[in-house]
Amino acid sequence: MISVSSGTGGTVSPTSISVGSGSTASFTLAYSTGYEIASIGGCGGQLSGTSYVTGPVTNNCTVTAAFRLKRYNVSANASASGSITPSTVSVEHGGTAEFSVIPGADAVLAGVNGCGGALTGSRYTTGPITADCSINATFARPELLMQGMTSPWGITELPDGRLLITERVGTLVVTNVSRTTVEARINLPLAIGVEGQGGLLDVALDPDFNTDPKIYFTYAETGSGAEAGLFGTAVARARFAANALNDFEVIYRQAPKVGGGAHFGSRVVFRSDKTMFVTFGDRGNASFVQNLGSSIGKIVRIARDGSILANNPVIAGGRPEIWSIGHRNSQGAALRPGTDELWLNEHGPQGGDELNRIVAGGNYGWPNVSYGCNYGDPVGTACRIGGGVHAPTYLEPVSYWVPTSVAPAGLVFYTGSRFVPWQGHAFMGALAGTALWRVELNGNVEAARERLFGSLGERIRDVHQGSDGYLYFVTDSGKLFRIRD
Ligand SMILES: [Ca+2]
Repeated sequence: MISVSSGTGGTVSPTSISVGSGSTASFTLAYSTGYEIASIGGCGGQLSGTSYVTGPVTNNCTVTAAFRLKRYNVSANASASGSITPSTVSVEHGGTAEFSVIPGADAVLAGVNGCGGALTGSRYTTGPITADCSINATFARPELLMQGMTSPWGITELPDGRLLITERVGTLVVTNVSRTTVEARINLPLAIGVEGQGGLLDVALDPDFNTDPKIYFTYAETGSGAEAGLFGTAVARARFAANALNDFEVIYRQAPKVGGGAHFGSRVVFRSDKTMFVTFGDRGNASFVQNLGSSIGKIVRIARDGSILANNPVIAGGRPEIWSIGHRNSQGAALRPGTDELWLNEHGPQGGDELNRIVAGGNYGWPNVSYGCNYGDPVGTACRIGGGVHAPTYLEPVSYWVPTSVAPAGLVFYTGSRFVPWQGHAFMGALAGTALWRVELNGNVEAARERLFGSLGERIRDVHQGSDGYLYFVTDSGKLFRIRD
């Protein structure tokens, strides 16, 4: 007689068997979910897979089996700017593990994922573990690459990795490939009005730069003749070769030119069809913004030679280049990844800064409505211009900042691989708000937003995603930072 003794977590069957002297017997093991064999022995047998076969039996004997919960390895990895501890935990089937997630100095946590977990404060707790798994914690910290520029305003990148950075005083910086020094500084022979907020502004590469190396600029243009002393944002392009710019052409001019140095916009964003959006501020003359005969307070879409397109949204009585209206001062604009949909941020007055999703022919309300208040009014909800709410007459912002303006500038949607938790999120600088803002979206709705790197105390003017997958930004104090993982 061979009998079986086994604990919980599995079965050995049959539970007893009679065999003739000198014969062997075979038993089959079965495991409860999450269990494995801990030990089995007796009757001179051997385990093979789920079969236990005894040796030749000459006496009564017992097969003894014990089962145990399986154990799994949960490993944790962190990017260099922070830590996650412990690095490995052994967990029984169905159990959970806890990890401590600590950003390094000046760093923030971009996100933690893996093993079905959730973050509470600095504790990351996994879901029930039923297999080996790993956790990734991604941190981000700013790294100062360069300083000493004069009011850098716009950033773009050459195909070889060098950055082009405009300086508002009218020069274009070409960095070295490692983005740590000024390789060249080029004076632009344009009628640049360095007045108030004006000067040389944005920079963008031609979509066909590799075969036709043109670079586009926006700037505050000084008027002449009847417009002497007045300014308007203009768009020019030039050919770039050997760290020099030639063949300048002014391809578009905001109209009319007006006095003062406020609210020039302006960002250039190329669409997949190689036409461009340009954002134009209200120039501190809000009365022009709802006037369809001007390009003040508008987004325009033009061909890259400046010519007017036939397929813009038809706004009755409006200039044919107009794409949308009712904008106060947009210093950040980008396409939503994978689309030709323009998103932009714009400055409100006292509060009321906006992140907007632009639809063709849309009216974004300025100066008739804003979540902000006129200068001099007490800050609060009662003084919101036009009551604040845009709908149904005007398009609501996706996000807005009250009661204090952050003064947004620069905008990118992150698509790189360095900060996987941030993919699809919008990043914008803030001037008065001295920070980088991260806006997480759920469809076209804000899911969360976060103020980052405020401890730098820097006015962030433009944000760029590098070809290396890192984020870069420039500050009014003349610095270039890279966000490292
Ligand atoms: Ca608005």
